[in-house]
Amino acid sequence: MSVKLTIGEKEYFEGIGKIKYEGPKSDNPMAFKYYDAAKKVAGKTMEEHFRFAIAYWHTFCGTGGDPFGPGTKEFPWLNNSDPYQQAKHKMDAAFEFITKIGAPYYCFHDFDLINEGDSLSESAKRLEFITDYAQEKQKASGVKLLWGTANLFSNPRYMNGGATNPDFDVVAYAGAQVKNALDATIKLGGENYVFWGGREGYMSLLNTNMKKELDHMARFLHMVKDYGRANGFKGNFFIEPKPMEPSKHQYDFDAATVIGFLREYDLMDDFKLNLEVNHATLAQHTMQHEMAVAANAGVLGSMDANRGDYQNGWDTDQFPNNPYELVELMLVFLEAGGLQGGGINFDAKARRNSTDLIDIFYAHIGGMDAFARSLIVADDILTNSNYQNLRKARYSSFSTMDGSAFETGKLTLEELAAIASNNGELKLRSGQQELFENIINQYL
Ligand code: XUL
Ligand code: CO
Repeated sequence: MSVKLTIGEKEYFEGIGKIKYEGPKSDNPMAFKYYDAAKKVAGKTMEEHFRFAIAYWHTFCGTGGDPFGPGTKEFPWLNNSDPYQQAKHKMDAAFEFITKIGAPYYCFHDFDLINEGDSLSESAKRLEFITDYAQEKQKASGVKLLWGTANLFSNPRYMNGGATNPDFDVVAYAGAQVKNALDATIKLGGENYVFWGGREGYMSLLNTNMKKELDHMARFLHMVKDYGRANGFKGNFFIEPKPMEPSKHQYDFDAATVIGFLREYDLMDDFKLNLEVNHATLAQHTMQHEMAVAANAGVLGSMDANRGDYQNGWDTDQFPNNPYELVELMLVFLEAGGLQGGGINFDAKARRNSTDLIDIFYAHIGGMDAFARSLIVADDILTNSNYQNLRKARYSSFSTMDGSAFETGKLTLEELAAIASNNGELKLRSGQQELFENIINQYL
């Protein structure tokens, strides 16, 4: 099911063909060393495990601007003042890149595809135009839409939030925008729809009624879900947790918080999580922690792949490149049976000073290879090492009569106390953390 190379009127990445798998011995920087789409690992092809997606916003829109200076990257597809023409050129460049790198999916915010208009109706017209074109591009290439979303954080009208804005008229505007973005997602056969609430939160609790805002967010999500289901959307709705940035405090803080919210407001049947590595670290967690929390609740839906920087406390969205850390992720990924409905979206950007178009290729080749290598190692660990047995052995006392009576709720606290009295003082049992850690290096 690999994608067919498509090039628009103009070739933007000239001299670059389809990126091929050449194996770990290859010196070719423009080839995969580990990502072999058709290779089977743990019963599925790599393509099926990962369902890699390209993030439209970072890869085709973001030119590297930061709070200290403007963009640095010359994206030739943006050189057009007519928003309709510009959007078409950008989409040509996008599908050329996506098919050359060989990713089966892409993801977008509504106004990544085409610039927002100056009225709701003009924006809707623009979206209609560009999604007609996207339908053609998807058909020609076989590339699919992993998820769509609405940008409810850039326009100044959302400075106090979208669904959680204290002004009802802004909430209504957000509703119209999400309706259009969900319609676009449905039209393009999108498999999922994402909510990331960058401004769904607060800057100061002094002027905020948190309970009211959370009730409003739940009401809004129910409305979107009901509308989607009534209009034939069968995919998942995902919430993407992040603790802060741009808001001081975001309501979708981390996986545990979101799961509590979904349970409280009766949304667990339709919503799962889209977890992002750098968001996990901002919440003072590891990504594998977030994945395990989601998997335990049956809502490990999708992943935004990137990494932060250990010296910085913000969302740097760098490409993943650390095999040791990724093996830790892939262990949880494989043990959870993979993602439910989602895929691995590179919500990552080449650095501001990586200004050549070819850098976009290096970045994605590196990210895909890092995941592929880690998947192979994690599978090797799970099939050939003592890892699972060692972990199981730590809990073996729960397989004894008393331990299993405890697990199944057959012991009272008095009985538990009596067992302790009979045992007397206990011998320490090592957690053997270093032994576990060494297994990863041994298999890398
Ligand atoms: C921001 C972020 C978003 C979401 C989609 O930190 O991750 O790009 O993935 O809105
Ligand atoms: Co993201």
